[in-house]
Amino acid sequence: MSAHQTRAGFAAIIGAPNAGKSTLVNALVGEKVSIVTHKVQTTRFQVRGIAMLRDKDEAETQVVLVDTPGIFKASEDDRLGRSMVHAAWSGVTDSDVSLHVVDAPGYLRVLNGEPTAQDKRAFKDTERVTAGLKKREEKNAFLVLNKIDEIAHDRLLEVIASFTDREIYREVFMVSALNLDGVAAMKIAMAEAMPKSPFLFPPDQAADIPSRLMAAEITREKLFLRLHDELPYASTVETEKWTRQKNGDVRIDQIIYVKRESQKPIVLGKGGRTIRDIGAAARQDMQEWLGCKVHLFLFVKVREGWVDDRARYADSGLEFDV
Ligand SMILES: Nc1nc2c(ncn2[C@@H]2O[C@H](COP(=O)(O)OP(=O)(O)OP(=O)(O)O)[C@@H](O)[C@H]2O)c(=O)[nH]1
Ligand SMILES: [Mg+2]
Repeated sequence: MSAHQTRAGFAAIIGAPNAGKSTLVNALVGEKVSIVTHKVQTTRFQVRGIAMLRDKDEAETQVVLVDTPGIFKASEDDRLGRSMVHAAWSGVTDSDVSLHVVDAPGYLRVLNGEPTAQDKRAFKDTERVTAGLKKREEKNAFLVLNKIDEIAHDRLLEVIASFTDREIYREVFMVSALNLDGVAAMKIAMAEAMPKSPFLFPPDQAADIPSRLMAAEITREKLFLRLHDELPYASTVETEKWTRQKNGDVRIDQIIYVKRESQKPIVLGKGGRTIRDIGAAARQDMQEWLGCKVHLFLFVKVREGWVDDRARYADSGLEFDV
């Protein structure tokens, strides 16, 4: 077998909401392919980022990172939530390796009896992931303790201790997806876990997400950052039109769907201020991403049942009937 033979495969990134999965995917890819916010349930469907890594013999390795929505207990009447969790687990089924990302500081606060409400939820969801991996008899699972920049290193041992004896994880990594601490070691282990294979995508491609969907995600990120309470969860964004103008500029028309009439004025804001801010922030990211001038037009529409509307799921590859 040639020493230059390449490796390629899939790595699913799973974990409780807000563990830092998307941040880690972006860190591994080296550019932003998946949106990140401080709020739970930011990622709604599988987003594939592509990282070019090297195994320990320096063989070129292409890892297709499958970012997934956080795993949580979705209630019976929460169709979107059930679809999201389904998408997350199907990422695991199709992958060569699964990275279970855990918010280590939050987990430690639970162990120490001083958790926030969000820590408690994340702890339960982390248990759900561990149980799910066990049930699926997942052989190639890595435990990734994230956010170590926020924790004293000796305290990490307590977190690790509570995961050992479970005989689920092949290896444990301690990383900060934010400052890249520990990420290099993880890259080598991931590369080693990939089968010998030709590349699955062109080596210079960073993401496998249609441009119209990526543009919608950028706007949804700004919406999550700017709006509060239930509003981010009551809304979705779709790219309606994408036009390349004669002078090379791009015009993008998008619709923000909300569930109720009363939510529309909140998204618009006083004198249209909120939507202007969202649009300005989104446009700036789109310009950086596309490397050209972008004219972004946002419209807000009320569509009461968008969460139960089959058409709203098709673009993002989410399954409706789960
Ligand atoms: N301090 C610190 N914060 C981090 C780190 N990684 C992620 N975060 C923060 O954690 C929050 C959640 O990050 P995301 O990457 O959106 O988390 P996620 O797991 O993809 O969340 P969902 O998509 O909602 O499931 C953001 O505010 C990130 O900036 C880290 O290594 N250290
Ligand atoms: Mg995410």
